[in-house]
Amino acid sequence: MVAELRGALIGCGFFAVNQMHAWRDIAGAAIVAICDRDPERLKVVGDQFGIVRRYVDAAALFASESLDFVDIATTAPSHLPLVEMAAQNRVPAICQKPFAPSLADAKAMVKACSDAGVALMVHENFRWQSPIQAVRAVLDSGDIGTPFFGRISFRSAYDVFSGQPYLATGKRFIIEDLGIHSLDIARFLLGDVSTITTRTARINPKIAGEDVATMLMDHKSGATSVVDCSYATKLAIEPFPQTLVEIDGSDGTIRLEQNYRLSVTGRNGTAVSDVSPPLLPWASRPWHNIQESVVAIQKHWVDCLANGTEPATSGADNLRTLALVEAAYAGAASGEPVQLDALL
Ligand code: NAD
Ligand code: 89V
Repeated sequence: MVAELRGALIGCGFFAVNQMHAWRDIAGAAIVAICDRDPERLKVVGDQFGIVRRYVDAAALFASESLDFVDIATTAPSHLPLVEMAAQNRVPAICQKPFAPSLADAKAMVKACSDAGVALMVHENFRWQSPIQAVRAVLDSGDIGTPFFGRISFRSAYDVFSGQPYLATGKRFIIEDLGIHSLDIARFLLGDVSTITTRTARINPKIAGEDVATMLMDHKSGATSVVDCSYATKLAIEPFPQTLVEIDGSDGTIRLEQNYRLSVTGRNGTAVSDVSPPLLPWASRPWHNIQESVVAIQKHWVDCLANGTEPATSGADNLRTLALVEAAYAGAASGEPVQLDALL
C-alpha cells in the first residue's frame, strides 16, 4: 500500500474550510497539522476536522513537522514569505490565488521553488469546475472547428463582502479577486494572450476598488475574446457563482448558459445538455460549483506529486494569468492596450 502524503494547511479562514473538506474526501493525502496566526480560527478548524497538531507560527510548523506538502490558504500579502519558507524546507506547496500582489513576488516564488526542486501549484480552481471542463471537452472533440471568438462572463450582485470583508477595502477588487479566474478560464479555453484592453468602473460606493471590468483580448491563436465581470449586475435570477461562456468556431458554437445549460451546435446539429456540478455531501448551494472544483484541483495535485508531473496551474503557468491581471490594471489606468510578452 502506498503511504498517504502528509500535508499541512496554513491559513484556516473562510475558504480553507472547503479545502479541509476536500482533503477529507481525497485518497492518498491527509492534513496532519494546521497553522493560523489567529488562535480562534485555529481552534474552529482544528475542532471541526479533528486536527490536534496546531501552530500559530508557520516557522514552528516547518521546524516540528515532517511534511510532503503544504496548502497555503492565506490572503496574497503572506504568500511570498510562506512559499519561500516551504522552498527553504524543501516542501512542495499549493498557494491560493491571487498568487501574489505583484508579478515580481510571483516570479520570486516560482524561482524559489524551482531552485529548491519542489513543486508549486496555484489553487486556481475555476478551470476545474465541471461545466468549464465540459466546454474544454467540446473544444477538444473538434466539433465546432477552430475557435475565433470567445466570451467569458461573470455578472452578479451577490454579496461577497459578508463572507470576505477584505474584498471591500482593497484598491483593487474585481479583476484581482474574480476576474483572475475568468482570465485563467480564457487562457484555458483559447490559449495565451498577446494584448489586452481594459475598462473598469466602480458602481457600489461603499467599496474601495472597481466592481466592473470589461477586457478585450487578442489570443496568440488568432482568436479574440471578451472577458467581462461585474458585482453590480442585478438580475432576475442571481447566477452567482456561475461563469457563462460563448465560443464561436469555424464549424459551430458553444454556449454555457445560466443553470449550467450547455448548448453545442456542430456539423451534425445542436445538442443541449445539463452540466450541473454535483452537490457534494458537505457542499451548499450556490457555492457547490466552486466546492466541487476544490476537490478536483486538490486531487490533481496528489496525482502530480505521485507521478512527478507539473500541475496544470503550476506557479510558472500562473505567471501568465497574473500578468493578465497586472496588464488589465495598467491598461485600465492608461486607456491603452497592453502587450503581455513585455511583462513576462
Ligand atoms: P480569510 O482572511 O478568511 O483567511 C485567511 C486566514 O489566513 C486568516 O485566518 C488569517 O489569520 C490567516 N493568515 C494570514 N496570514 C497568515 C500567516 N502568515 N500565517 C498563518 N496564518 C495566516 O481569507 P479567505 O477568504 O479564506 O481567503 C484566503 C485566500 O483564498 C485569498 O487569497 C482568497 O482570494 C482565496 N479564495 C479563493 C477562492 C477560490 O475559489 N479559489 C475562494 C475564496 C477565497
Ligand atoms: O473565488 C473567489 O476567489 C472568491 C469569490 C468567488 C467570492 O470571488 O473570492
